[in-house]
Order: sequence, then C-alpha cells, then structure tokens
Amino acid sequence: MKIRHRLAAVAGLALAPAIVAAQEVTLKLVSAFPENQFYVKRTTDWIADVNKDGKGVLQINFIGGPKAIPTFEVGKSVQSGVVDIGLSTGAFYTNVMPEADILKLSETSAAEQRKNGGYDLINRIWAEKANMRYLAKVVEFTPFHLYLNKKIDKPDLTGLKIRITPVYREFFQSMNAQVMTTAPGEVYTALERGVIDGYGWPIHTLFDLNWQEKTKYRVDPGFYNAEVGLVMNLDKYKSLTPAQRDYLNRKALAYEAQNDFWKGYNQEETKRQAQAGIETITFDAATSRAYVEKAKEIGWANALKSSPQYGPELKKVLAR
Ligand code: 173
Repeated sequence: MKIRHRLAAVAGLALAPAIVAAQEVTLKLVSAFPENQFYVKRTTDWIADVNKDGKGVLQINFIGGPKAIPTFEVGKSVQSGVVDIGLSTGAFYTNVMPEADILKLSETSAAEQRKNGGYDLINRIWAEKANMRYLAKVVEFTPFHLYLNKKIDKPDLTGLKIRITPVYREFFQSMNAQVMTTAPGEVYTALERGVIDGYGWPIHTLFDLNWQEKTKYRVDPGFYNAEVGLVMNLDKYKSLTPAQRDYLNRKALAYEAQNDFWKGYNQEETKRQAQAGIETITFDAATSRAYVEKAKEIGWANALKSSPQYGPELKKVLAR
C-alpha cells in the first residue's frame, strides 16, 4: 500500500509539467545559410523576440546552419519533418519542387502578395508539392549581381567558370559561362583556389563571408529579386493549437513587415563594396537594359517550362 501511494504521488507530480508542456510547443529551426551570415543574425534576433513573448505558448530552438543540415538538404528536411522550420531561399530546395526558385522573379512585394492572392497561391503550391507552409518572406528588395575576378567589356562569359545556384543557371549559361553549383559556404575556398572566376550573389552580405578579399569586380546592373523565407513543415503547422498558430503567424508577419530595411542596407553595402576596392563593370545603357531584360525573359521561360502547372498562375501575382 505504502509503495503504491508513493507511486501515485510521483505520477501526480509528473503530470503537472505534462499539462504545461501541452500548451507550449518548441519548434526546431535550421538555416540553409552559414551561421555567421547576417540573415541568421536577424533570424536569431527574431527568435529571441518570439521566445520572450511566447512563454507558455510557443518557443523556437535554433539548431544551426549547414553544419547541422547541408544547405541543399534543408528543404527536404522541412518537407519530411526532420526539422520544423527552415530559413532558406527557394533556389536551395528545387530538389523538392521547381516552383521554389520562381519567387526570385517577384516584382510585386511580399506585402502586395498578401493582398493580391500571391501569398495564398504560394501556400497552396507549397502545401501540395512540398508539404510546407510559407510563413514569411524575410529578404526582398534586393537584386542579384554577377561578381568577377576577370574583366569583361560585354555580357559574354565565354571561358569563365562561375559559381551558381539555380537562381543564375540559365541566365549565366546564356552568356556562355561554364557553371558550377555550390552552397554559399564553399564560395570562399573556390575563389581562393582559383577554381571559379566569379559568382552570383545578392548586392549585400558578401562581407559576412569575407568574399570582398577575393573579389575584384561587380557587374552592374543587378537582376531579379532575392527571396529568403521561413518555411515550415505543414503537418507540424497544422498540429499547432489555434493560439500557437496565430502567435507564430503574427510574429512571422512582423518579421516580414521589416523588409524595407533592406533598401537602406543595400545602399550601404554598395558603398562598402566600393570602399573595399570592388570595381563596377557597367555596359552602355542599351546593353544594360538588354541584360536585365534577358535575365527576366530567361527566368520566366524556365519557370513556365519547369512548372507548366503553376508557372502561369505565379506570373500573374509576381510579375508587374
Ligand atoms: O547565390 C545564392 O546562394 C543564392 O541563390 C541566394 C539566394 C537568395 C539570397 C542569397 C543567396
């Protein structure tokens, strides 16, 4: 009897935290970008805020960057539920669905896409094809550029080896580049060893990875619109209580609402590149226009080809 009594008491004690735990959920988040990159700093700041206000409701545990899950595996890990949330750009999970990379063609903003049906369409596609919920876009208003260590005087990359992701593949190939796909974490070494003559990357954050040390030129103008988002395993998202889901949606939207930040930051980063000695390569006005136009044409042609099903619908809400 005595022992039974004691067991009951122990069971009773153990129940109390179990009830609390049912109210609070902890989500595992990984980043497809290296941990020392600025996107991760912004996201861990956001996580701190989520955790501060979310006690007893929802917490996020930052697992790490590509050392935890390799860059090009983050999408798969979110899709399967190995992790709950991924910080990634679509180009890193075209192995889940080709549609992921189409978001780089956005001319409308994330705020506009919340209103014009774009956000709902993205979530319909992400749910159906990737078992994902697209929580928020956290990078936009940011062009990509071609960075080089050899000078060019026209948009011709014949004989040059350029590091890419799916973002740049068809466009750089159309200029005759020899392309090589790598995660951001491998670019520095590739530059150092002279394995590549250049790379595609946004206008910002190349200092985070010290690439300015190994970069001579940036080709202007930029093209496309870099997209980085928070994507979540759909089953996990659906398993949240209404209060948890509302809280997460509200915090994700607040993060997205800060995207104007990038406009000023990109100007500063442009100056910083000049100060670091990165020279700009520019073409005459007509060639520049044609360069940007060609990027766009090739981008959409590839989007429609890779997703005959959703490419046209996405174009309606992403393009102007
Ligand atoms: O170049 C890349 O690694 C890439 O595709 C990308 C996309 C969005 C933001 C930063 C990098």
